Amino acid sequence: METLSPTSIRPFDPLVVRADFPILHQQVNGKPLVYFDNAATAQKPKSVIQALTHYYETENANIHRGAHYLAAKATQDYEDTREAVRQFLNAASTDEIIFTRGVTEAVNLVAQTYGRQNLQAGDEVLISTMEHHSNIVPWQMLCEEKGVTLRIIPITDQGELEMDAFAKVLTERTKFVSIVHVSNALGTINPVKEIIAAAHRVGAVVFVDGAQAAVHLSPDVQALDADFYAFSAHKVYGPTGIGALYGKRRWLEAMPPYHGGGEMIKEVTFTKTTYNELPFKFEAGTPNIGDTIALKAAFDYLAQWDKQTIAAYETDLLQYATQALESIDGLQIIGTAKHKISVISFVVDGAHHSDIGTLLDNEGIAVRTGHHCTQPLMQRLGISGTTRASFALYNTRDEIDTFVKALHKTLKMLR
Ligand code: C6P
Repeated sequence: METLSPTSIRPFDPLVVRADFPILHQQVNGKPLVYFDNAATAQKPKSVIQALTHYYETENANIHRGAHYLAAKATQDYEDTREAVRQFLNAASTDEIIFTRGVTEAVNLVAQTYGRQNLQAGDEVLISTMEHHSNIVPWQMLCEEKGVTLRIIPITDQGELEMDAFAKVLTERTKFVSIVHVSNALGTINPVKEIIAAAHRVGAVVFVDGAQAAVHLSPDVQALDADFYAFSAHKVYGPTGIGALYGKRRWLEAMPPYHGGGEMIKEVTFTKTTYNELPFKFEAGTPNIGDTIALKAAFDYLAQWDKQTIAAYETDLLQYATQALESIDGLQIIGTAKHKISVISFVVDGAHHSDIGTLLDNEGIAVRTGHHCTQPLMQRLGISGTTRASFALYNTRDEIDTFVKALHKTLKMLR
């Protein structure tokens, strides 16, 4: 049998890809599952599931501590994933890669360490209207504690950042900008490189929420010149409960630790404790070892194809679905930015999004409905929520046809 090394490129065929994802081959409510909720979490290929099982069956041990074979093996594999994340983000060093539970924990970490240490009353933190709650609430908590002001970059009706307004709200008082790379509710790709450069000109530090971008774009933290960048493994075909925060070495070194405990210390006495080196200073306690190791299997899985081929395929799905939805009477696509990833949100006159979601589920189709953890965005758009279909590399035009047919049936029942 031919063995596939992680770096060999294989021709991209979505039907062959589907065979790698066991979960896709089932009936839901008596219909073949159509999984269009990939922005919430992507499904996992067999190799990721097997990596997790393999870890627990053959090498489960605590890391960085044990003197025995299993501990050494688990430590090596855990640290190999850190190197894989470094390559994925093109960071300069593995010291700049901190494992977190995901983007949410990464934002909280930065707000509670860098933010607490460096921001004070009179300073301003800048975020945008289209942020996920996880990039709003941690900053609100910090602002309340420190007397810092939260400022908002507005968006256009199409769901793009108003860059002229950004230029005005960015001032010498702006000490931190925290911005989403790709909107989960709209699909908009934001010009983060431009935003980072402008923020740096006024001396502000920038965090980029890469939750949706990581799987579709190829974020290069050095090319972007991001100070911080975070993603969650479960959206890049990896496991839940693990993700990573990139931070420039000079910030991470100067920041205080986030959590105290084992692993993050150099020496503990009752009078004084000194902290471990990077990246361990930010990884207190026994980490999520198995899921971290399985994340590398997700990167190896994706490395089988040229990234641009997958991006072009997903763009084709987006365009195909957009065309089909645009022809439905009374349907409005929410988020029509020029640069989008494969996410379509929409509202329909006379049909509530939660009813649409339930009826589509009856047809075996999984979409997300509601505010998508972006309530301020929904308020700005004057809606309570949307129906959102989001596509991944294993989705097909045939599935979109099934979805559109089911949507017609659904709307007939509701209107
Ligand atoms: N969005 C969605 O259905 P966590 O939960 O930490 O892995 O990621 C949070 C998060 C942060 N930023 C953006 C842009 C996101 O899309 C998400 C997660 C999911 O849209 C679940 S709410």
